[in-house]
Amino acid sequence: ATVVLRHDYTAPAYLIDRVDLSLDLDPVKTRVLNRMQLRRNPAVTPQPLRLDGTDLNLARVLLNGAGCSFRLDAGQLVLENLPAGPDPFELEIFTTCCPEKNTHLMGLYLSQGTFFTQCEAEGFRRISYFLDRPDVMARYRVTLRAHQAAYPVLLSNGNLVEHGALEGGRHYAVWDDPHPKPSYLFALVAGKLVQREQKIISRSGKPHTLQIYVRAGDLDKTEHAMQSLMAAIAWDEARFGLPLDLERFMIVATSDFNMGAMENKGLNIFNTKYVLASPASATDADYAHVESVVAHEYLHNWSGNRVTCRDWFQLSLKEGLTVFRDQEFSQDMAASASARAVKRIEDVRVLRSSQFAEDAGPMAHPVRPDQYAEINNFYTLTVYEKGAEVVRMMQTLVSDAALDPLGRAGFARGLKLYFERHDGQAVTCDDFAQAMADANPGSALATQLEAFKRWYAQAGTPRVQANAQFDPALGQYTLELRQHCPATPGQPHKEPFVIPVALGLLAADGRALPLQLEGESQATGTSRTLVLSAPVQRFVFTGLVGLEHAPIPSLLRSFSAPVILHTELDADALRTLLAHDSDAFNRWEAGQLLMLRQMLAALHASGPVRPDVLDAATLEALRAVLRHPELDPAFKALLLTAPSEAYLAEQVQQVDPPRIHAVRLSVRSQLAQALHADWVWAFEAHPTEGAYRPDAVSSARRDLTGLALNMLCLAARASGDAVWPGKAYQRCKDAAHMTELHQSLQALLHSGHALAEPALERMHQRHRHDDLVLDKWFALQASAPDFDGTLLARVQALLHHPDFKLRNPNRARSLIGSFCHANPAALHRPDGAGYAFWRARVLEIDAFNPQVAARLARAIERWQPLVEPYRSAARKALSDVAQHPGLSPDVLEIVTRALA
Ligand code: B3K
Ligand code: ZN
Repeated sequence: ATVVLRHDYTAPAYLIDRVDLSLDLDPVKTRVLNRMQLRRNPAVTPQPLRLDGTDLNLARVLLNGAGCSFRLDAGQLVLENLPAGPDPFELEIFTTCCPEKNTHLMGLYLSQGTFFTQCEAEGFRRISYFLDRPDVMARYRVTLRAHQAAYPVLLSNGNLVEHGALEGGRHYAVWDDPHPKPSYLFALVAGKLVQREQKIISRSGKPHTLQIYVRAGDLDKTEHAMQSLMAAIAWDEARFGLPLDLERFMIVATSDFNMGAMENKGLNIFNTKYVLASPASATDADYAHVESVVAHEYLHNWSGNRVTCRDWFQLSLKEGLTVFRDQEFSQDMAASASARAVKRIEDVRVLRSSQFAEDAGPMAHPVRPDQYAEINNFYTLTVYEKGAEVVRMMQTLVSDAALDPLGRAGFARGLKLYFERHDGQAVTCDDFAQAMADANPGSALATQLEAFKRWYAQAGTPRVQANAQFDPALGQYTLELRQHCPATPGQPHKEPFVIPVALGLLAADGRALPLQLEGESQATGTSRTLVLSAPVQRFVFTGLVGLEHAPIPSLLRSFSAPVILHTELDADALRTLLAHDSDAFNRWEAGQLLMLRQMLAALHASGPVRPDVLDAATLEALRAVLRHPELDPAFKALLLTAPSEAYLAEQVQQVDPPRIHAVRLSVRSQLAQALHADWVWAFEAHPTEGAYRPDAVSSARRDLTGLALNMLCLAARASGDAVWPGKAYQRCKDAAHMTELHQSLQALLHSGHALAEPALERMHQRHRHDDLVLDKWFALQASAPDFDGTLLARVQALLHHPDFKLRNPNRARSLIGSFCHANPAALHRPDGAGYAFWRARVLEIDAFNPQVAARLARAIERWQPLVEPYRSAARKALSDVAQHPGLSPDVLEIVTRALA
């Protein structure tokens, strides 16, 4: 496969000013007439025009209205004899394509009889020949023609300027988009859809029409998405002064979609999973996802669409920034300080269990990658989530201790300058960082910008080691911070990173101590940010007189940098942080560390996993959290959830997935039994009855009740008690909403109770007409603990279930993806049958949808640290796939890197 290198970037030789696109939509043969106005790019030496195209049937090419010579070369349409000089010329290209046969779901395809498009990253070339690259921005006018009865709704980007009837039962619509855009933001939709409409007046007094299009019958599930959209619009204007620049903003939902959603200008296309929500069909987590994905795509309207990427290596320019923006939006929506902390903890959990794993494995790549074979493989956690952390660190590094301690004002200034400078342009990550620095001269970011930008260039997760010394006589606390980043593929040696370390110091009794660095005239508050930029740095805190014990450092508050922190804190210190830290994140982290250390000890011990992994002091500390009179119930639930199996696997050199599972199960059982009365209390003290509302306060209560029920059913597994499983089953039957049903069923499945079977049966009966609930039904089974080694057989049987549809990405992911990505102890079987299953599914799916297959292929990329017999068997499965003839470039790139 050909590899694209970041350093090979050259500006386009031609520019496209206008595109006039006419599509006669037909499932079997769609005719596309593309009339473009082009001109030579005066900045580039004259050369032939090479237009990208994939799977197109070319019928005609006209240059300024007359026939011309052209050739096809490796898929590209090449025109050599174009008029010299700067004058614009017109090309007319007539092609056809077959949407019905499009199973990749890239370009123009059909989903349940409706036409949809997906163009990012390189799908537009499946619709017409084009300069399909993000730095070519054109104004589009689009005419859609189709049968009126079959396709009553015709949508594209921008404003509807004309529509009407045609002969033969056909009709047409003309859309004009006033904003120049790259081809990846083009979209059309044509089919039978209904819509919810909302008129709004923006802050500046302008009217806008918001519309959400769905299939008939789904309209009652669009209210939450509409509320989320309105909230996102108001938020971007209030926090960053960025208004909606369109008269009409549309969201359309489809159940056949390769990813979550797509930010096409004015016409976002969404996976139904991130639009539709009703109490009966969606869980709290689903509601939260709808809110954040609707916001994410909307926020792209500025960060991505008004200013886009020069090339795909800069993807994090729009994705990291927009994830940061949607995270901030969700935090601001959460309102209370504790709900904000809960959101931050959830985001960090994803980052640490999944992105850190990516950064430690064969797919490790910088936030701004240097090369790719298939760009779709680089829509990764590193580009998105680590990219968001890089943006977050910039906010921290432009902060001003006195005036703007969080850096929000400085960051908003930087964003304003970025949009002023680059509106309408396709730019790079350097341009973004430069605007941030220029808007904040004198800030830590501005003074260390070049070194800071190593976060874009160097892969891998840096390790920070903290050591401290306390001199009680002098009242001096010396903190030494050391950083080191392990080698990653192609990057054996790393330069030091610029790492903001937010911290506080606590006295042994939990009091927050005033912070004064050597050389400062007075203490400034009890929390501040140090900047670690050398391999080793010492920070001396003074004025700490009268302390009997050394202060306890609370480091990396709110997870101020995406690093792995090692401290020498003992269990007493961790319990003090757990009980008293003013930083909620570190309070949670202290609880996680207490559990983690003992879990690692159990993992490394020889012999069977012991039932008493946690010591009494830890159990008491956790009990105190659970019973705490003031803490947020969602925070309690996060704190009392043991580190995940994926996170544990990252902490060890030798990974034994079933043993990791056994250790975690042992801890869960121990917590369930030792805190039994407390769980009963938690369950009863947080009633969840009454009408469902997705707000943070009531969902927090449900989080804790759900965990309590889970624990009580697990305790019943040991005691043989029938009451709690019975209650869980009853809740499955009478569930007032999906969160309750989902949690109760999970409690039964995760305790291996026989009542899970009839509960599953009922769920299927009741919800078999709802695709999104069926997805959950498959996912619940595929991710359940494999108590007796029969789960693989069950998953295999479910492949033949009448409701299983391999070609539907959501359904394939719900069964196969859940099993392979979310159930390590069931996938990694000593007999290798899990890998055989993985291999067969990857090959099967790759034959029709390489993107979905490539994602699945990543499930065993981290075979290297596995213990035997897993290691050899996983490698064998990977090389079997790699040797398969006719593999897509997508899957080939993943397995090749995994085996390298
Ligand atoms: N920009 C799209 C992702 C496109 C993925 C292409 N393989 C959705 C998003 O990040 O908002
Ligand atoms: Zn995005």
